[in-house]
Amino acid sequence: MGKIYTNQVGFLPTGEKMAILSFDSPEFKLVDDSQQTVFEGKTSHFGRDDISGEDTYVADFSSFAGQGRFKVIAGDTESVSFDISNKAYDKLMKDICKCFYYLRCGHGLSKEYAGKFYHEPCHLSKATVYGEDTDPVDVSGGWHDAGDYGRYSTAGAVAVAHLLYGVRLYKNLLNVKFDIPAEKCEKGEYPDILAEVKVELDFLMKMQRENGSVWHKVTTFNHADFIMPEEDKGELFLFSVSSLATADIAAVFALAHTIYKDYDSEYAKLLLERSLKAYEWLVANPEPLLFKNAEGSNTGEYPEPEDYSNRFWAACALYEATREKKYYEDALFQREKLIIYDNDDSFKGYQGNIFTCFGWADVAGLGSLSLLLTNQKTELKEYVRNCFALEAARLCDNAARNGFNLCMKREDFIWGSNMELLKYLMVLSVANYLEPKDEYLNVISSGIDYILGCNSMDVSYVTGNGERAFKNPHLRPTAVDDIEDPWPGLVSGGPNVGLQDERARMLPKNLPPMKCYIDHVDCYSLNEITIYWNSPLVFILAGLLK
Ligand code: G3I
Ligand code: 9MR
Ligand code: ZN
Repeated sequence: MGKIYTNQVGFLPTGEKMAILSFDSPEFKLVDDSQQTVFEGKTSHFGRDDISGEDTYVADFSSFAGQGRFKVIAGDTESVSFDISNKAYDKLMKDICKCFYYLRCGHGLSKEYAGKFYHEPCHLSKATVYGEDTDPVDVSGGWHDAGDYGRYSTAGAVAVAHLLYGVRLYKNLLNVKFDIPAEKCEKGEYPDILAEVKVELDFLMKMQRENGSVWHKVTTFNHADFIMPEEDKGELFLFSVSSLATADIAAVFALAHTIYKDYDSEYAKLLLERSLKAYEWLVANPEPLLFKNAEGSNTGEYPEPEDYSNRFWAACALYEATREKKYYEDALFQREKLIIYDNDDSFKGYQGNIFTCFGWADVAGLGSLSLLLTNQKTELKEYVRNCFALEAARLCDNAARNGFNLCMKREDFIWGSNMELLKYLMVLSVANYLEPKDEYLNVISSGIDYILGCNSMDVSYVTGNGERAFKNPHLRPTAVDDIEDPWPGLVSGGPNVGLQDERARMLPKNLPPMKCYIDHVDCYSLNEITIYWNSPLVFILAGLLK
């Protein structure tokens, strides 16, 4: 039977609003919650695309200006109900921010703030420095990375960066309240988002060694079984330092300095000192120091083939924070290295323009954001500005070829495809920040629709948001806590043609990319959650709600 796919949460009244039909119906209508017809329209036939594999019809109700709760009806088929309201994303925003609190490691979650999801303190034992005969180190705190209990420096820095650049661009993020313990500062109390981010920043400070370098990760030797975090008593190890982690930390501390200085001068000073210390180590160690898992260890690796984008980001962030010319020159130098690397087909990883990438590995886009935030007009700033315009044009072109107006290509449906999409929506948000265009906003809006249910799985990829939201994340606490619902506000990794876990390999062969998904707890390669899949959504929503 045909389906009507729609954003299951809702739409802002002013933006583009549409649903996608998988069947032929010339007309559709919008009804309110008392079944009154409030809008009638004609569908337009898009045709078949190679991502969804479906022959789609578009029901566009953008011109409808009413607010309330509605559904789309075409023939005998009904969509789920959704809101059209200025407040349509308020709960969603609160939920996706609150998940960082639920992922906190160390302190434990209190009944007051976590309700039924409270748990005891976890991972408080000191960590052994792997392969060295030195004293164990206290690196407690921060956020668990994902469905596992590892804590990884590059992943943590990138998630923090999405949130903090969000704060730099969109001040409204400072007003989001999501019910977490208050954190005092010189100015009184931090806004919630900065209080939550400080939890991770404090942890990342502990990951820095005396000499300025940063440990790549702290985890048990292998992934824990499915147990609550406080039951995971395995020995913790700090695996080797990497220039990747050191550069990301130099960058994110410099960025944090520019924000926290308005709240607490001592803390901001410390952030800058730590950033400079990491940077000095990078200067003294110019060769990439990459990361590989220790023999036999299976926790996350977060491997990267080079460190140019990381060093680029660090140089740009310190340039923005200090305005010192030497960082600008270092950024120019790393740009050249990155261009050579990006043009070398044997390394080709990221599909889009590398200077706009916001991933856990390719972080040059974050450096570009720092450049865009400087007030001087420089060659490099103009260069990256142009990269955003070019990349945004490519993404709009992709969207035009797709029945869901989705700016992705087949190649984007890898592990964490939802993040590939969210990274693109961040690019479009930045392009729109630099030069507002309806075209950008429409593609952003369709991307958000996809995440919230307008996709051929008919599923909202955010827990607790949408009538058919996914419910079975690959997430240890949720899987074992005997509570039916997962924490609300978790973003799923999403469809992945790679079928990289045992359960995923049981899916039928040759599914279209958009359908390579199942809401199953065992599927870490397509239904896990992570901090850096939530964080870009916070950035994008802040942009939409500004
Ligand atoms: O870059 C290549 C690309 O060139 C190629 O065309 C494409 C198709 O195979 O693959 C791309 O590489 C992918 C890589 O991510 C880059 O995004 C790999 O296939 C894919 O296996 C890899 O997945 C990563 C996964 O760890 C395995 O390393 C995910 O991005 C990453 O989010 C995930 O991170 C895990 C942590 O290790 C542990 N904690 C949970 C977390 C989330 O699952
Ligand atoms: O649960 C782990 C998940 O967080 C990781 O993303 C994934 C890849 O590192 O690994 C998962 O752990 C699996 C392990 O690698 C192999 N045995 C089964 C584990 C999950 O049940
Ligand atoms: Zn923990």
